Amino acid sequence: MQRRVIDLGSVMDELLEIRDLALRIALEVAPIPATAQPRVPQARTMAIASKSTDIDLVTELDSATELAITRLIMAERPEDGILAEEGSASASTTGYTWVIDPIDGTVNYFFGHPHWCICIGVTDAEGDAVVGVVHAPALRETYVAAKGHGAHVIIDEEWLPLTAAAEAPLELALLATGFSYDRERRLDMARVFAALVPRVRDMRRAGAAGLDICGVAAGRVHGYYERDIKPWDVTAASVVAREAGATVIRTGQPMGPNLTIVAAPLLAETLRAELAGMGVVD
Ligand code: LIP
Repeated sequence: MQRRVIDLGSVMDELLEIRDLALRIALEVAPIPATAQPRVPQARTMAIASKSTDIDLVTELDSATELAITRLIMAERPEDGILAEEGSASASTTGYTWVIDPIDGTVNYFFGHPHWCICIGVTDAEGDAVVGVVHAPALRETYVAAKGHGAHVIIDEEWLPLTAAAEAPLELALLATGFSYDRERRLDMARVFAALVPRVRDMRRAGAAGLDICGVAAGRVHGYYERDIKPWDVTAASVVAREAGATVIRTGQPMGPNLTIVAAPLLAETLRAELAGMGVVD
């Protein structure tokens, strides 16, 4: 059998090149949604449509931003694959696939909240997330990571290294979560939320998975759990979280019922056991 010798050094260097390309693309396209977001909804003129349910929104800016991102990727790396929330897709012949959420936190974006972000992640031939850029224009923060190269947040052009939140007992943990667009599924999520909230320090529901997960990497929350988030919500931020030292648990089906947990190792396992005890495994 032909042994494939992998020069790890060149792979690591290529991941840095891909990371820097993803960062450049995120910064280049950011003005498209950022300049179009009215901070007071009365000024809003953008076209919207609903997707899976009446509360699952897509705006014309989601689509325009995704188109701009995919065009810039294809110009530089035409053989890579694409998987994006608003439908852009192409097969990879290099093993790398770009997994894109052009506006993560669309409902926040539409109603004028600053808590939304552009998520550009990359997976390798094994499907592992190896590069992540989460850019939050309205917050003026950009999270970047490449496998084996650590995680940083860029604020005012300064690269600050990230170390994930330390371990915390459940009763002192500040947790982030979110809810599905499926009203039936949301009912069960509310049951879990109600059971957990009296037992932890507090809960945050900020509305953008990418920023929630980066919040663990930055130590702003101890942990995050959510069900049914899609690959484009989690891929980029999961690299940031892992490179900052957090554990990322993802069970279930990537595009179906699933459960994502991000926290320091012991808290992640505690959360997994607590959720399983409530019948939540995906
Ligand atoms: C959102 C996630 C959020 C979740 C929302 C929605 P979108 O992604 O970032 O964590 O609670 O239901 O899935 O739809 O704004 O890209």
